[in-house]
Amino acid sequence: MTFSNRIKDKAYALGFDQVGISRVDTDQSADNQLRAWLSRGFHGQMGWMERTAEKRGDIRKVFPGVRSVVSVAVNYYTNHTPHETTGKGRIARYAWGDDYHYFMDDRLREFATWIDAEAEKEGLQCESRTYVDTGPILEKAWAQRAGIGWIGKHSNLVSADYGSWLLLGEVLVTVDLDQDTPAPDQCGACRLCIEICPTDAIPEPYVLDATKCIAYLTIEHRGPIPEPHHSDIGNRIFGCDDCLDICPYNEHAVSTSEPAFAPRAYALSPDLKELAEQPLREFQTTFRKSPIKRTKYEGLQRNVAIARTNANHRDLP
Ligand code: B12
Repeated sequence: MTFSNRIKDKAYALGFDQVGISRVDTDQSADNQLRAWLSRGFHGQMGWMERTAEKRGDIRKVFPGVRSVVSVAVNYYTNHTPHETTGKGRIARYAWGDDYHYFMDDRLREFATWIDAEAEKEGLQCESRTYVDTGPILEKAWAQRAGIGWIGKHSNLVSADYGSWLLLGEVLVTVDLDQDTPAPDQCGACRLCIEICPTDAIPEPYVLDATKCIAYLTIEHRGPIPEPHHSDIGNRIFGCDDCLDICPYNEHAVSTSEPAFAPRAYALSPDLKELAEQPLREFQTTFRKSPIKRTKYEGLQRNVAIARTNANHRDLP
């Protein structure tokens, strides 16, 4: 068995659901798209996207000497439906359970250590770096090149096997591995994600205007959310899944075996009044090791206040 295939077997043994390999080359298309996106101001307050653009567009500036990228994906779908009644909020699926960064980071480090040790047995000298989400890497573009899935019109990665309920990570290595075939785009003529978006945040296929996206507004945006978006936010208090929920490739999603994604007690039906009355200390305990802490106490209070105002104006089914 080739070294590349042994690496893939190890990824599955460690609990990753998908794995693929791409070689570092001089393809600049993702870099061009990133620059076009930034120049249109679609990153909003995410100044860190702009500051790290050079690295994001050229992975060799992130890790000089990198030759191959091993991309991995973890399925986070669980077979639960949010219980939406008046007075309850809605949380994006990836944030129902524990924060994926912790366990994926641990698992990726173990994977990288294994790759380096096995490379040595192959007579290769390998150094590696691991990333999940927070590194200046265009993770979706690398996963697409590695054959894990294609970038859908909502701009998220879609896998023919798992749909788009996947979180991504990667190990950058300094050895040449066998590269996989990039995944072809299978969106076809479908425009469901574009049409369903409550804030028209997808101005054209494959391009997301984050400044309008409810995920950005409720998670990344600091300070008051511009008034015109308030009613479209509905009862969403953290993130938004509308463009993913509607995707036909998610119809046959299979439940994850990863216990970290099991919904916490509040996740499917968070009580808006209780949250509005929650003191800071309780917020810190409730959302410890949850993705929700990303929006901070002030952000969640802001989102809950908007959702409560919306609930007073419109009854949920
Ligand atoms: C910034 C960011 C956000 C921002 C901006 C999102 C975005 N689309 O860029 C906000 C806060 C809005 C956000 C929201 C979400 N995010 Co986010 N986010 C990121 C982050 C940190 C960087 C993404 C990035 O580089 N954007 C820059 C722009 C240029 O990228 P892009 O719009 O995707 O454009 C690419 C393609 O669309 C394509 N492209 C552009 N134009 C064109 C034109 C044509 C013709 C074609 C073919 C292609 C094409 O090329 C571009 C470069 O690759 C990544 C982690 C990472 N390091 O990659 C996670 C990440 C993308 N997010 C993730 C998740 C889960 C989400 C949410 C689902 C969370 C939620 N439920 O609320 C939503 C989804 C919203 C959406 N429809 O994208 C996952 C996605 C996993 C997956 N299956 O794809 C990631 C990969 C984190 C992870 N490690 O798993 N996110």
